[in-house]
Amino acid sequence: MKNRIERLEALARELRFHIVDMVYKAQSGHCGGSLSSADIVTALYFDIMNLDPANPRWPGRDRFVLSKGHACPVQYGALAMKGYFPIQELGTLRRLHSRLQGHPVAGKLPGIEITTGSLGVGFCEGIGMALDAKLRKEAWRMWILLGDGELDEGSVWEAAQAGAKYSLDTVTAIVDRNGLQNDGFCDDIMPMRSVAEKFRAFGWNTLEIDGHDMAAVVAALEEAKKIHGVPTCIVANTVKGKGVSFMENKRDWHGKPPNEAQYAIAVAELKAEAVR
Ligand SMILES: Cc1ncc(C[n+]2csc(CCOP(=O)(O)OP(=O)(O)O)c2C)c(N)n1
Ligand SMILES: [Mg+2]
Repeated sequence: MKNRIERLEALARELRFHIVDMVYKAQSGHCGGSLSSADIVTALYFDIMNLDPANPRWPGRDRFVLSKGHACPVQYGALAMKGYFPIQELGTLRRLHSRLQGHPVAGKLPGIEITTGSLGVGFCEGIGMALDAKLRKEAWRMWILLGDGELDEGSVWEAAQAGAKYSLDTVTAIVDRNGLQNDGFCDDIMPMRSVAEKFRAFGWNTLEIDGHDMAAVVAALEEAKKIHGVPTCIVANTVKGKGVSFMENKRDWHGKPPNEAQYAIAVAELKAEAVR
């Protein structure tokens, strides 16, 4: 278990570097919500999900939906590290005609299941896809990553009710509970109170973890696989901008690229972290 967790921690550090590097090169994009979810996405891609990068459309694959589509640097980085496309292509983020658009586009890049970016949409589509799979008696699992600001979308709660009604136990929703959204702190904009209690009231199994504790992340994702009859929501308490000191818990770093001096500091911090 120790080796397994240490390997994932090292991969998450590498992923954080790619996030900052691609947003710096693009001079556009979302660092904060990508960095907060880097540990969760690493655990999913490198340990939990049943995938074959050489055969991205294999029907039996697990599906991952980045419902908070603006955080696509975290998914693009993981896909490249997994071998879905060359690492160098990360340098084309947000360029005209690039396969790496500012929000994920299905059919453009291998590994992207659904076009997302309009908050709430990915979760609804993910629930619909899982219902379709259940009706067809397919066994693959659906993993959906949502932001906590995204939960302000009413459609999320309609889909949550449907997930419980249809007993979609192949679905795991992970809420990146970083406490911030585009315009400020979630508690100021629309207080959500307990996300876990809300999902529980909607009929879901719920777990709450520290989203930067890799052992806890892996344990929760494993636990979700064992639950029968109801979908699971994992509330992952995280820090927006995690890993780069000046980005941490700062509203400013939701969707802003680092300049040259900031990039140098960020890379130095991420490298120092890698040595530790
Ligand atoms: C329907 C919709 N409304 C508004 C936006 C603009 N927007 C982009 S990101 C964001 C905040 C999202 O916050 P959160 O879900 O908490 O993401 P994270 O903190 O993980 O970056 C908003 C309002 C959008 N993408 N979609
Ligand atoms: Mg947030």
